[in-house]
Amino acid sequence: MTDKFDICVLGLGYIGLPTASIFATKGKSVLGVDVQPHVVETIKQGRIHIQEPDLDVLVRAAVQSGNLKAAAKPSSAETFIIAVPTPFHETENGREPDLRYVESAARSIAEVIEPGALVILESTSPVGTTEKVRDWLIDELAGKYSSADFHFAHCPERILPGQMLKELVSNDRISGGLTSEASARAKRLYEVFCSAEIYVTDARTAELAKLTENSFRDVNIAFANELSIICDELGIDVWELIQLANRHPRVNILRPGPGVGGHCIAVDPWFIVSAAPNKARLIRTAREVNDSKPNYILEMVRQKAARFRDPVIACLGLTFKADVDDMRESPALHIVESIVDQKLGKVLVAEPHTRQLPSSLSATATLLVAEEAVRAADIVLLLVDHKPFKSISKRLLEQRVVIDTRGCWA
Ligand code: SAJ
Repeated sequence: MTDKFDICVLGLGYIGLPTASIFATKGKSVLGVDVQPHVVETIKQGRIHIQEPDLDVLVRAAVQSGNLKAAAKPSSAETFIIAVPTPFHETENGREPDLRYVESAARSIAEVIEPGALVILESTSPVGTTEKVRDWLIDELAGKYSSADFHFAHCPERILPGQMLKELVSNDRISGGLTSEASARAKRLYEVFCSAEIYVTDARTAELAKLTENSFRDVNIAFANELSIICDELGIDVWELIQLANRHPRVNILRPGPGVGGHCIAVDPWFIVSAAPNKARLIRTAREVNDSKPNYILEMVRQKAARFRDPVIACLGLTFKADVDDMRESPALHIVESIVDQKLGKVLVAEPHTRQLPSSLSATATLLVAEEAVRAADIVLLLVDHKPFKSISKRLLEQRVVIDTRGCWA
């Protein structure tokens, strides 16, 4: 009989790894499971494979304490936490949730789970997925146990990349069980490290709450992006407009950008649209507004470049948002790749969070520090408002065509 872990976390990414580590540093025996061998090996050595401030210190402490182990397969545990990716994929009727990783994780537990265990789904998922986790597990158990032998809950995360460890402890959470006992058990578990409120509800409400949070943000970003397009049309400075409108005590307009990136805000609203396609009209339109912004910026670059015989274009920033190194689903990267593909000019890139250009740009663009790129350019395209870019001299910029998609120098 192998000794049972307190917790088995399936998926050691941006959510699973910090969660597994913080439980381990609080004295829980934790097994972290990931299907990628290099991830398991890296964590076994007490190192990390993702960038997040202070995460390396936490993981090293967790592994050195002996409380965090890593493996490719799950072992028996009191609680299983599923924190695997939930992307969407394009189908004939639009963008549909892709739950293959959740299903695979749920089925992999069947081999080791024992009666009484709690299964928590943390991955952001469409409404009804926690019930599917139960059904996939019971199906895989093939009659060995029934669903009444286990407890199931959805406990979504809302930590902000770049300040995850702080928010992991200080954010309120939601514990949404298929039964009230599951909600209560999950709430007690997270109280091990969460110092904020843990609100109890049912699984479907918890699933939609997470999608709602990110959809709220996407709709509000779309409002800002649409305003920026209208202001271009009307010859108004959108940054001044928003600053003035936000002086209203109950108005808080977000910031326009070159599009919406990352693997959350640009994805989660589609889960609501796919669940209620004829009802989620505003949420769908917001996605379409945000998804169209990169091409809008590209068209602006094309028009400005047409004024030069051999334009040199300095592109500042490739990541999906300021002061992170993550380029996943980055509109900035998409725009620069399009500028190169469409041969709009000689492309210089400044990106303080990388030492080398992504392979899609390495043969066709040049990586420079921001000042050098700006000095050598006819057109300066600000795509990400990284802190270092804010100090570029106004005098340098005044002598060039500037497209500031973030209001970095507004
Ligand atoms: N963006 C704008 N204008 C703004 C705010 C953001 O264009 O005013 C853009 C950013 O540049 C970026 C994208 O939107 O490309 C998303 O950035 P973000 O900071 O809004 O979102 P994430 O993906 O880093 O984190 C979000 C957070 N959710 C909310 O703020 C409601 C975080 O709390 C979640 O945990 C995370 O999604 C997640 O994993 O769901």
